[in-house]
Amino acid sequence: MITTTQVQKKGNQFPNEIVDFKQERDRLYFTTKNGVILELTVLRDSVIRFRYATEYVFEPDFSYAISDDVSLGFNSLEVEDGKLEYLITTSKLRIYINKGNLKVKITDLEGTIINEDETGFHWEENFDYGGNIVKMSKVTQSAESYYGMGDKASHTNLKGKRANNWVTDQYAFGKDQEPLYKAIPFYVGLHNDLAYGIFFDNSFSTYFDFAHERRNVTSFWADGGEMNYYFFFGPKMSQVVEAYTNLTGVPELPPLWALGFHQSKWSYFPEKKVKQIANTFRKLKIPCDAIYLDIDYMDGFRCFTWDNRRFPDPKRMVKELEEIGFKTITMIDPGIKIDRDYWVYQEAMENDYFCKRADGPHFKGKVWPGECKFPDFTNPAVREWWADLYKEMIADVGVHGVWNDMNEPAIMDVPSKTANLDVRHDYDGHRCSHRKAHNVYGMQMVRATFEGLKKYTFPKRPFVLTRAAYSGTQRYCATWTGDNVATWEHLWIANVQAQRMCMSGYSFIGSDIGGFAEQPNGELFARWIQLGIFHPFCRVHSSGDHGDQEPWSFGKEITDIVRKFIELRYELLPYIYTMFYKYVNDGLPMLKSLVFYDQEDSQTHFRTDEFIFGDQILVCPVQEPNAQGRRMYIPRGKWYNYWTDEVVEGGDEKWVAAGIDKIPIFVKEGAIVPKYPVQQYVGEKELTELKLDVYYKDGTENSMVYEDQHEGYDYKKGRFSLRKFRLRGKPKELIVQQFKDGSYITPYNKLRLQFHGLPFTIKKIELDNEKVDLKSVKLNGNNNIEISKDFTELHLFGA
Ligand code: MIG
Repeated sequence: MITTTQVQKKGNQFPNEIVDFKQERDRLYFTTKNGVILELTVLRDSVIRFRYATEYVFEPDFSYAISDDVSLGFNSLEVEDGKLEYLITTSKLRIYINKGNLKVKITDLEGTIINEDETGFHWEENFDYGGNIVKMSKVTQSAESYYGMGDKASHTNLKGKRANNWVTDQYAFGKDQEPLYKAIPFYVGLHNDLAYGIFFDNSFSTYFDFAHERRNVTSFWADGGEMNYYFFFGPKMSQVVEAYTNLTGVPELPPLWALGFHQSKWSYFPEKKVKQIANTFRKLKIPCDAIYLDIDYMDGFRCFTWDNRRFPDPKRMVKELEEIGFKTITMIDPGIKIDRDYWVYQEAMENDYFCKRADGPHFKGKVWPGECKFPDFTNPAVREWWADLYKEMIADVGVHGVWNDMNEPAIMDVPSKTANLDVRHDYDGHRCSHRKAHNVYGMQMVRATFEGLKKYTFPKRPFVLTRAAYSGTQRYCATWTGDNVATWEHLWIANVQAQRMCMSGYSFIGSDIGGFAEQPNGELFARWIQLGIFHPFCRVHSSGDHGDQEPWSFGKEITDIVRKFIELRYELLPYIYTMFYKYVNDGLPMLKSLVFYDQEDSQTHFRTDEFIFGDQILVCPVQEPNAQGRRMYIPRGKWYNYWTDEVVEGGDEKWVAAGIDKIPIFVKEGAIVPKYPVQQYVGEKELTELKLDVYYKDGTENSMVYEDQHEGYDYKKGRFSLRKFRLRGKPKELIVQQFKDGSYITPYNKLRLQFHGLPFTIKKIELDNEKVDLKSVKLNGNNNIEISKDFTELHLFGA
């Protein structure tokens, strides 16, 4: 008799010599004597897909991660049949496939090794479930660093770490704890100033070892499925992240209000309390665009219902909140209460939409409503049904956005915290168990939510937020980092997680500002707000089982500081919106870790705290109590201290003053930073001017501002306004050129330029080569001018 242990002892198996090669246009197939096939696909000159089959058979080719809009096409592809290896050459890469063992080596055209197999592909048969545990090991190059991997709460540089991707409700997680809420099996490697990326597109539990077990080996493996990975070559990190983001997709532009400040708590109820919170924002003049209803708005936690005692007339309430500038966001969970009198339950039962166990009974799990069943969101018919459930809430009640929580799915009172592994899923017709569907379950739920909101919010833009995610989920929604804690360490974690998510193609990210579990003191709350306004998604949320966590909950001094920073967020909205535009159009992360910003400077490779907000603003949170400032690394180049306009030369660590009412912020010299006036909410005021903070540079720098209606889809028909600025400074001159694109006419007709660091007194101004009267541009002091005509060239002359 063969026992489990004996079979598993069969251990690792390895490909042997290549006995067959064939090419079908962009696809190359290498078959070994022992039945391994490597399918190599050239997607772009620097994007290559590697897939391995054992016993000659590939799985059906299907992935939830890949975007429909992926760019394909390459300039050249040549294959040479050498003595010891096949050599594949594109216009960017050389790929060597060893004829004896199928090992892969990739170099650039100069011959520098970018990435090479150590053992390469190998596998172990899985006796319990069938199929293989698929494995890959790579050589760690000298001084190689690793970045990316989604929401990991560890040092930005993953060298020496291990990671596991298995989406998990990890309440009050800690630093380095694994696994967390997201599964984004993508990393960026950097060595010899060459960056590359690997995306292991496998939805089973995946594992990565970045030179942890063995110093010179980096490996990744999965509990099942195929060894199926994409390789992206830079050499710049921006090119790698752009290529990964292009492959897995980007979201649409959000409505501008979604980039404002959001206030949440578990839970605001009844209606009176919600109104009171909203009114307090207005009374205290603290800008805010959205208020959240957590699970307690529902009738006994039944999704798509309202507790009529707490919220007797939700439609009226949503409208009244809207009148004072608040959008209402409601929570929807995946678990559907087992209740024969509940229409959602009935519909799902009638249509056979709930997940089943291996032998046929429904999967049941306990969550907030008690025993629940769970729709199989990997079934397209279920997604369509789910999307339509939003009709009443969105089209009729008028709710503006939805957050999907617990979509890992999270299950209470079971050690695994989630569904049983034998639960069956449709997986869009590729039926499988929860082992394979688990990591995409939440993604498919929020995808259905997005479809529903898009349909019923139209012609406006939807806003959706998710907790669980797999690669590609960024196409549908924003996300938050889950149940963090009100500690200084978690402020550090939030910063790292946001940067890491941005590096992993998922820029619309934020943390629960102030911490979800436990109570922050005023100082921690203020410091967290100072960081949070620089995160793409900016929301205060807390568990509510302790004291209040509103901007005014910590006394007047803190309230004033918090207001000042939320106001700064609102001033920066056109800058943030432009960041989003670049993310959507170029796949560029909204936050850039310093290594991303300047990979050639090896001092950036192990920095964690500092990051670039957009392209031109350097931010570094204060992460300790009682600080009057901190040491931080300023990247190379010249930077203006935002608070003092003092110019500092980067390339060094410096001590930067930042008492409780400041966070270190620096603006890159030459930058033109667009600002709107402070509003209490987006659209409160008709915009009458765009302020441009112009930071003088002896040299050239480009900046841009993207605007549109901030709502709706007219921008897709060309109704946007893109202003590209080129600043050229000389010791006694400054020229700002403006190039405009798009047919949207901005509502303001005034540009107010505020010059910083001008080394001369303005003696003469020319607009489009015509001299203007200094008084007519209202020279206010020396450095502030107003222009009410759209110019292509502004020329300042100094004395
Ligand atoms: O079991 O809905 O992460 O943001 O407030 C807790 C209640 C369920 C977890 C979410 C949190 C939310 C809470 N939820």
